[in-house]
Amino acid sequence: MQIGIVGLPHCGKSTLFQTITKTHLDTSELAMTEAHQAVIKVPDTRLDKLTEIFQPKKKTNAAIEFVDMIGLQKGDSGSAKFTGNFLSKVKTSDALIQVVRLFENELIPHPNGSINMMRDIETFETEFLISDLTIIEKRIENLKKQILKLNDDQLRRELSVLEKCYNYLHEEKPLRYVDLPKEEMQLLRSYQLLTIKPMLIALNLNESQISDRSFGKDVEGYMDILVKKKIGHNTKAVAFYGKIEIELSEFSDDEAEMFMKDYGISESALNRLIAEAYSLLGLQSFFTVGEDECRAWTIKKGVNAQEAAGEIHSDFYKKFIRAEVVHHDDFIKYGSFAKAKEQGAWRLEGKEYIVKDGDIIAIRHS
Ligand SMILES: Nc1nc2c(ncn2[C@@H]2O[C@H](COP(=O)(O)OP(=O)(O)O)[C@@H](O)[C@H]2O)c(=O)[nH]1
Ligand SMILES: [Mg+2]
Repeated sequence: MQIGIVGLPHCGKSTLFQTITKTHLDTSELAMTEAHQAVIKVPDTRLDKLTEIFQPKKKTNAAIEFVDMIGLQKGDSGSAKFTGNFLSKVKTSDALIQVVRLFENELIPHPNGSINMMRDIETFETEFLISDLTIIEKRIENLKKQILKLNDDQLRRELSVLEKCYNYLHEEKPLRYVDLPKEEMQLLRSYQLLTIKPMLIALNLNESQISDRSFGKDVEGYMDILVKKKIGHNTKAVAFYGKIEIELSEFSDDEAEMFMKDYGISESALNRLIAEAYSLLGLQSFFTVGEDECRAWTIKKGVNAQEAAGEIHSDFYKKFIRAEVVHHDDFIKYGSFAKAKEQGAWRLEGKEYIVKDGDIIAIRHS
């Protein structure tokens, strides 16, 4: 899974990227022309627990790739404009994090001259809408010509889906707000549209006014505005203090915990971002355990046991017989597979079993 970090210049994209990927970019890299990417391990206390118990040779966390996107340029007209390089990178992301600047910093002026959350969000959305409209318009034109020649039903279906999307975009509705049926989503996939991607809005708060436990209050105010403006489906928001997160990432775990307590921050931005990204994308984890390896796997919600087996190995999909399943919480509660079995918490499930977040699974195969 890949998540692209986007936003206006100097909003804190690279700052967020550095804190979540724990990489250090030097100043020459910050003025970069290339996107940075890094794979991070998804922190998971459940996996940590299992690793303590099984003492495996190897522990493997689920992984997400983050990309620090660049290439948004301010045009002479004052509007934002995307470069081709930026667009091609963004198109491959599964979801986007849009960083919105709320911090003041006189040394680094905001590109639009002032702090204004809704204006910045809308600037970005507009560019995305225009980019999608351009792609769809072109395709509609081509399809109409083809249909005249071929009179093909499949093409006609595609045309009707695209016309529907065109109308939404024309009403300035991002496509992620619209609940499109699975087949239509499938059909649209090849266009790599931007407004269809789940979006996490990451508010980079102003730390200069931070006081004891002010984090919660700051966030509430902004969230209220976002809710009133009706940010729609497949859109969520989180808030963080870019400056403080950078400092936190240099602390030891104990120091960081004390520091966060002082400001009423209950969890690091990384953990909250990942949790929100998972829920936006409809993702969840299951575990495999043993002496060799304890591992977290990422799957979509609603995936069945056979599909989950295929995630581990394609052979497991084909040769699937049964899945041994016990939920992580039950395993911890009873302390062993044997005890869990006694209590009826350990089960043999068929291929149609819908895997739950936190299931520990062993695949029986032929
Ligand atoms: N005061 C303050 N400065 C920040 C914050 N986040 C980023 N900056 C600074 O703003 C500048 C631009 O940040 P950067 O992450 O490079 O923005 P990008 O252009 O979106 O990648 C850098 O000098 C950062 O140190 C923040 O939360 N507070
Ligand atoms: Mg940057």
